[in-house]
Amino acid sequence: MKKLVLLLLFFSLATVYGQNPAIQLIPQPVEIQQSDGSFLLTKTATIGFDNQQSSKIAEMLSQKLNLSTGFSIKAQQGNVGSIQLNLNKVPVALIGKEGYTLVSSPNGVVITANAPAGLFYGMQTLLQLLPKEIESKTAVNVPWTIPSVKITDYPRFGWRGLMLDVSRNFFTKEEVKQYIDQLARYKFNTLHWHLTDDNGWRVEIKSLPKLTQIGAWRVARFGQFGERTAPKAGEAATVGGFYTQADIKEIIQYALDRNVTILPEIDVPGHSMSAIASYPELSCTKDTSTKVNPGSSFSEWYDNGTFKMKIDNTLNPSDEKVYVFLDKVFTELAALFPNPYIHVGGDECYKGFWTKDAGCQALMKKMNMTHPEELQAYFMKRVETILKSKGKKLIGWDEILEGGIAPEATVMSWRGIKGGIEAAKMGHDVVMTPTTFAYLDYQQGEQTIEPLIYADLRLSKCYSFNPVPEGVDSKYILGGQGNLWTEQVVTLHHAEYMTWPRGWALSEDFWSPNASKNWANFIQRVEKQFDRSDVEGVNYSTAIYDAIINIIGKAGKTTVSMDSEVPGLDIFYTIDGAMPNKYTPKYSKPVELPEGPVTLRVVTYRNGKQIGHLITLKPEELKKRQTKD
Ligand code: TNX
Repeated sequence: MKKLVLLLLFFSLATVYGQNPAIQLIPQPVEIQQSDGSFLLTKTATIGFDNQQSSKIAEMLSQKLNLSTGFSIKAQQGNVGSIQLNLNKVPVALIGKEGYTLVSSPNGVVITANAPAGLFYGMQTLLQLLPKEIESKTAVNVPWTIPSVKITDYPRFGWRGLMLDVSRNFFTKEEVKQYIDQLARYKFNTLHWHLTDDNGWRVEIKSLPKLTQIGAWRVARFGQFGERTAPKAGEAATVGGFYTQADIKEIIQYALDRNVTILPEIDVPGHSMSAIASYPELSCTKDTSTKVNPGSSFSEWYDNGTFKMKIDNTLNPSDEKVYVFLDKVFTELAALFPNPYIHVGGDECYKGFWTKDAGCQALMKKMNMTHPEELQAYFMKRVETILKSKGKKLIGWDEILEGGIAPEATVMSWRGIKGGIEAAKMGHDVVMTPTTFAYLDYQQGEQTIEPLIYADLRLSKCYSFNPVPEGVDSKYILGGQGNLWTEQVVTLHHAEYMTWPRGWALSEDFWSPNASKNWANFIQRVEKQFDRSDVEGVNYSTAIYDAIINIIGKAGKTTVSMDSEVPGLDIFYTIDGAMPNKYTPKYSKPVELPEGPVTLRVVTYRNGKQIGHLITLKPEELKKRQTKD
């Protein structure tokens, strides 16, 4: 009897954690029970909705289903749909504003929620329950079965974000919509839109036309960001673009229809070269030759984490004209964006030009300031007052803690989680977006084959992210966010490559209960999402299949250990100059390299087929990677 109970328990747990091969959802729902049978979606299916508020979602579902099935399934108000979308008359507290229940049986599917947002997420789950061909943009003929399940699902955090930097590289309106589409499917609800930086001002401000006439355009350059040649005198600025206010309204509505709110960011007082190129009088140096930066070198970074700007990219905090400027910008922005917050940056602000400026010195003296950090704090407090007068709340990068945080500010912790911990302990709200777990611009696999950038972050690390650090009151942690900076990302395809699958890991970090997270199980689901993305035509990285190579140098001996993020791959290697494949040595334990200029080549296989990229580490690279112990 005891054994039977245990066996039953095992099987029910197996279902809870999505072990059933037919059900592979991301993010993992809070609770899922599977039963026998399935619903077959046919051309006679209908979509019903019990409340007019749900009509848009029902319509969206009908369009999506009809595209890939070739059916003409209609959405109608009423109670008799084979796929029925219902709103609770009395809200169910457990599932909150964004949760839902989904019950499917051989008779059909019922999704129930307190609000349309929950129905939207129930619809996303339903689509993932259908065969992958549902992602096709042309009609396909497969049995459209939906397994019988009972799902109760709701998010762990209310802020589940991705940030897209459209300054370093401009993405068109259509591309931004595609990105929104993709993130909404994994139940992200916030797009943080990094609209301004040194490399381009992307939002039309009608009262300040030069911001987009001048600030949105830079000279054409290729190559590694930070190493490109500076603009030449008289050279035409032809690369860039911006969103008109009409474009912005359209994108905001597109996002809202997908339960995504857009958080606009105007990055000040640093990172402002595009604004200064347009209005040089806003800086201390007032250099009228300032150009929008095309990715040439304009800063120097030192080992202790400090830096120097070679070109002034900071607004002058002591000049009243700057606050008049910001008032105009935030007036128009506040009128455009329904999000209660405006992000005002605050990161990496170099104070070197401030300390040399007579106006800044006079202000410091007048305000009894002893340190230039206090100038930034003064600036941010002024900005907070402006935002408040427009009915908006201030959010900024964790540097806004330095020199004294504005009274009601929310902090985005990016330099690790320490800024977030500090802010939460002071009673400020926090969004966790640390480089250590959430930087989507970092390399996701072997350095020598991934597109070049200065740091790395593997999928498994993203997946291990818990936005609530120990000892912090979780009520201050609004949620988390992944950030895609685009210095090195110049196409939407590449943005997709950097975002997925790491964005899937983050979606689960932000949505699913922490206790249900399970790497081995997640990886299986990731592989299913790869198949779905293939049908959909969305790019992703397969770096998880590449070997992880660790070099240990000890007393003149070099030892190599190898591993892979996906469990169970076969790793083959050579040190004799040959190409590795299933006929060359298979890795089983650390390999000691012979003396001399060895080249290590590694490749991974699964079920007799190559699955990972070839990695070649030349003698110089092996030497560079040797550690002391
Ligand atoms: C730091 S994160 C920045 C960005 C860069 C990013 C590159 C932050 C607030 N500032 O300006 O794009 O590093 O990884």
